[in-house]
Amino acid sequence: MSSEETAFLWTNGSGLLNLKDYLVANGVTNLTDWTLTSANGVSADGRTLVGNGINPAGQGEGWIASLFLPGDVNTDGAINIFDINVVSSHWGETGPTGDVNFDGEVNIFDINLISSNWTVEGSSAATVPEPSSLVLAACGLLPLAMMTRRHRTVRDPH
Ligand SMILES: [Ca+2]
Ligand SMILES: [Ca+2]
Repeated sequence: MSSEETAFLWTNGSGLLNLKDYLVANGVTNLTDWTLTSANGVSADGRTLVGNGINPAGQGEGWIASLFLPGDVNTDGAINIFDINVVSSHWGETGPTGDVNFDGEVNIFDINLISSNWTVEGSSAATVPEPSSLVLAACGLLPLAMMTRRHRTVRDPH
């Protein structure tokens, strides 16, 4: 294994990404001693990637990586309001930080992806706001603000 091969991953938004970096950023562990030489396929939802690599024992081996936490922007192992916060603080930027779906823009679609993968954690579940209502609230802001209060015409009681 003399040649240092590195697999890259093409994404619409962020272009060429180092596959290993991408996987690590998406919560894949135990990659330290692996050399990923190629990525051969990705599932339709983008969560499962397969390819070839060299395992820690120095032998060629196929690998499957499951990105079970797309949306975990801050990589703390949970998908929650803190990830929404990261997305909002990078709103309108091109990523990669906050660009959950890697389409090159940090916007509502990334919020949507986060909400659809929302993690409900045991005891704190009660205090975590529902993602759907969060998004609804965000979407509802504009129309609400544009709604002007109608003046009531006071009729002269004659
Ligand atoms: Ca997180
Ligand atoms: Ca995006």
